[in-house]
Amino acid sequence: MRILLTGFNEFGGLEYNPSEVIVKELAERLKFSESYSLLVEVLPTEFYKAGMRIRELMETFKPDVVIGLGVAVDRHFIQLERIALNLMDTVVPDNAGAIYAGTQIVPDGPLAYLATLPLDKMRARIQSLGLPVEISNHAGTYVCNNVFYLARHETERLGLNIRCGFIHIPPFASENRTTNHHRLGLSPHQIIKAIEACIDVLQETTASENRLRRNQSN
Ligand code: PCA
Repeated sequence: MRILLTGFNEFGGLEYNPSEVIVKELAERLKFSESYSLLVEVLPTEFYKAGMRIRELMETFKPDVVIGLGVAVDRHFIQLERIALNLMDTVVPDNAGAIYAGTQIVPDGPLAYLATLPLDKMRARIQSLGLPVEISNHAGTYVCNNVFYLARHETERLGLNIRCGFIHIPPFASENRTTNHHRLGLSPHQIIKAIEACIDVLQETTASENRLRRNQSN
């Protein structure tokens, strides 16, 4: 199984982006895995560049699974995103200074795409670790949603039968100690466990689908 896992660099006054820390740590932890090959990349928090790059990576790496990670600073749960919207709408400029108001990502593209990750199974597995997780119906209208939408658009455009989705993570708990929100957030270790659990679920799902396919063709 070939997995493309992306994070983002810092934006909007954040000192660092937890998603960057998490994907780099996962690249280290999983680099010797025999079951899958993992490609990790930190995308710029820029609508245009991140959108170009995710498509390039999909074309060259040919992943079976695409998981985008980004931080949602006001959320307390790991959020498995269900829907990518064909919309850029923000008052906060991206790192290139771009602002969009009610603009379509792909003119004439579908209004929305559903994630093709096994969200229910992933949620159940993360819950079984005692970590806060939910399925979210809204990935926002900023750069994360943009990458999620374009990755899904690419799978449709190329007719790829792959798993593709997006996960928002909360800020690190330690980061919040300086604010009034000291009870919010998760530790890097907890987030890593949750993402590893998602990868395990994907691997099991793919293995059982392959078994089914083999049985059907026999
Ligand atoms: N979060 C932002 C963009 C980069 C990131 O980590 C978002 O939710 O769109």
